[in-house]
Amino acid sequence: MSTRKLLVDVHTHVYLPRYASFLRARAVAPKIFSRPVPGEPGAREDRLVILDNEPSGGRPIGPQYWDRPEKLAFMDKHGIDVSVVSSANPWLDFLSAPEANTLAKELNDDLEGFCSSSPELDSAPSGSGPSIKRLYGLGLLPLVPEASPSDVLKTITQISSLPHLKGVIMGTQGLGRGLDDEELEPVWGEIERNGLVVFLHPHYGVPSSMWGERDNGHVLPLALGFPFETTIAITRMILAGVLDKFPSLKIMLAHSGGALPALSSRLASCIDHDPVVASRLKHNARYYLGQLYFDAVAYGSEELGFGKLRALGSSRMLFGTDHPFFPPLKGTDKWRSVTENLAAINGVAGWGDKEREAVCGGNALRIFNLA
Ligand code: 5CU
Repeated sequence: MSTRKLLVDVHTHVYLPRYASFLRARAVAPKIFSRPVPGEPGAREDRLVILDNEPSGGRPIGPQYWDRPEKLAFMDKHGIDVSVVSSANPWLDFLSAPEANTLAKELNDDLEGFCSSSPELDSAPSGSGPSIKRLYGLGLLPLVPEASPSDVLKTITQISSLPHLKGVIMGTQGLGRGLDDEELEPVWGEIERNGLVVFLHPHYGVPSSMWGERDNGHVLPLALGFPFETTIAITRMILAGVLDKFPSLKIMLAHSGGALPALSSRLASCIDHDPVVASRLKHNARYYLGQLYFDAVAYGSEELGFGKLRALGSSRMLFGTDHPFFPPLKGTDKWRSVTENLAAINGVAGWGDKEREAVCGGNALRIFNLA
């Protein structure tokens, strides 16, 4: 048996064919539409519009978003052995509760099929069981305003019964009141009990009034709004005592936890100075950082090794690419979202082979129970 170490991508998205068809049938965002290609008579192209304030022309979208051979070709090109695939935003957030409930179940079954019929790895890592697939998945919960918590619980049961789904991806809206909503407590309990991972991912950013009047394109909402949204959502969960009540809940934060690692000591100080909040919590705010997992989608060694994250060691960080977002720039063959994130992992001062291998794949095998 091979002793080679695996490269596992835990932040990689898909719009499953059923979801893409759903977006095609919509006239308002989120939607996929087709239009003539400017300057190429007779040719047409598909475009995607998902974000508020995105230009109405949206962005190009193609089979890299829904086609499994394309996902596998991307993985092969970049030496990625295994991907833990999740639906991309905005998930089911914009649907009515009955629509979200039905579509969640259908998409979870679809994702199980997408993964279970994927190829097996040619060689399993040393010490692992007999077979590992190339693809595993994170399911969807019908987390929308007016959803019945019991429907959400039933969907957790469904996901837990699907052997290639190892967790859930969710945004920050919950049942419409955010993730610190007391009504979500049974949901956290059930996710924890089933050993599923929660991948917490942004979609809304922060209010666009923060971005001023200058046209900065997609830069501010994506570079800052997305990570700040995650930072606020997980901080609200910490302050609500969710991590105290569910200490074994596995939460993985997108984009390396946004600003939380940089702000955790300031957060601790603000809590200490607020006796009402302080009395609700069992630990100092910095403690909770050690309970969380972080993808390594930060694009820089300095950020990955930054303060608290380095102190936590590499045991809670996991390689990711954000594929198929951030496609290659003109004239490049490999995706910079892969090469830069791998270079960042390789360049963290103080990390040796053991730490790098853990971040590149060992942690994912353990946390998602893949081997
Ligand atoms: O470029 C983007 O808008 C995005 C997005 O919406 N979601 C994501 O996961 N990455 C990039």
